[in-house]
Amino acid sequence: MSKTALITGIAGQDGSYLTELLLENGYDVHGIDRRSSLFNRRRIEEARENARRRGQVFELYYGDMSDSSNLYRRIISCKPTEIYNFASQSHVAISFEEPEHTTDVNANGTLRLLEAARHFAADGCRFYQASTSEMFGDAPHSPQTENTPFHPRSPYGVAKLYAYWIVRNYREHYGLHACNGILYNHESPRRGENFVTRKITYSLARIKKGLQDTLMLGNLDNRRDWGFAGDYVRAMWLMLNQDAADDYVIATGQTHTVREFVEKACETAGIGIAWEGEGAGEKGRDTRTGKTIVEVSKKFFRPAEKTVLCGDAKKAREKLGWKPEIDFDGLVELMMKCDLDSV
Ligand code: G4F
Repeated sequence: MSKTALITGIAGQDGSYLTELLLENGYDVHGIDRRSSLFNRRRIEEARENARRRGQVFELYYGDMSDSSNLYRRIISCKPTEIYNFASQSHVAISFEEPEHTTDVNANGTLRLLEAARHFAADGCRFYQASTSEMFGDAPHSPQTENTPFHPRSPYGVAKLYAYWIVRNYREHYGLHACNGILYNHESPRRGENFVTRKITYSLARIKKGLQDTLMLGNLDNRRDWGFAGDYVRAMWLMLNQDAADDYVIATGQTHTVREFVEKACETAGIGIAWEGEGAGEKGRDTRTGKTIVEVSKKFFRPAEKTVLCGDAKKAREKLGWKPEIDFDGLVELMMKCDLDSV
């Protein structure tokens, strides 16, 4: 039977990597993308061109997670065998500015899509939900597993937790093959520029080329478990290709600070950096020019994080045979080199 995937949020980082993986594996791909005043499909342009040359089905539609009738029509028209739900207001800090919108898209939007899938998708259709380590928040321990109690600390995390539970309920109540991928931070050269990793590599590339003076950051000592998005979409696909639906933590199991990310990115860009001062007064100077290139700003500070978000992906390793191919150094080098080439 031919496989047909429907991807919400297809024009984002994960949507673009998953599209490439699915097209390589012979899928028909249909994607839903939110209209915005700026055209925002650059991440999927190459995949679209490749699909066109190979004669593969790759269709894009405008749609929104707040519009049930749009989701219904889309599922009726393309009859997917797999649905990947990536559409989300995905910025944690912005969810405090837009709590209702975040809840509508991330929580109710998932419910709307599940209802549409339950009624109109192909028989046996499989469903992937982009769940997140932010559901753990102030978890009681680190590293976290699939059994760690949740304690989200943002409107984003709370909305994603609703989505996680409604997906589990549709699996348990209706027998839908629906999986939650509990993904830790995953990055790439296609990451949005307001997430810290890409902000660092993009700004340092501009500083190196004389287009920008300083990079403003928040807490330099916050830690994250950062992996490569291309590795993580492979895990999603493996989840939907198991006989039984289940939930999986996807992570590297290693954490690094924002400061370490800056240092590794500087090393890759050939910039020497020396730190001076403390807290909000801390600065990073270019050791060659003496200029301040990194400053700490209260504007980007978030409340102190009590628990380190670090994932234990043992279940995914054992049941899916998944492991990440690109480590922290490789990830920073990849992102930094791409930004140096493209800026
Ligand atoms: O890059 P971030 O904004 O990612 P965050 O908040 O961890 O969330 C990302 O990963 C989650 C897990 O997969 C997803 F659910 C979520 O959708 C998103 O993709 O921030 C990472 C860390 C934080 O501790 C933040 O406080 O970097 C710290 N940080 C320090 N300075 C900064 C900055 N974050 C941003 N965005 N900008 C800064 O200037």
